[in-house]
Amino acid sequence: MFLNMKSITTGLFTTAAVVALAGCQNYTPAGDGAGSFDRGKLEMSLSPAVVEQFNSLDSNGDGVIDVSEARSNSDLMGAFGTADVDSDRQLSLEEFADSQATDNN
Ligand SMILES: [Ca+2]
Ligand SMILES: [Ca+2]
Repeated sequence: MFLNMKSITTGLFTTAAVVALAGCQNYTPAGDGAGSFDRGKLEMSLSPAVVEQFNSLDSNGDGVIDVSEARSNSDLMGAFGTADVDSDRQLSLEEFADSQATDNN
């Protein structure tokens, strides 16, 4: 009984996040190229909450969080240097997700 309730709630939350993503950008799950396919696959493997947070921080919607976008979040700004693994001064979704995953350690 409780397990069923939980899986229904999780399913609704996931659906809502996908709908939110579809609404806020030109999101094509099938994709035309290898890049967008990988991006979709990566998003599927991540927590919807992390993807949603990434998209809200990526205010110009170019798929990366740059320094000026990170400034809106003081925690992220403090962790920016560590999170930016390849030091290109931009956080990809993958770098952002990794930094969130290690945030509580
Ligand atoms: Ca951006
Ligand atoms: Ca980077």
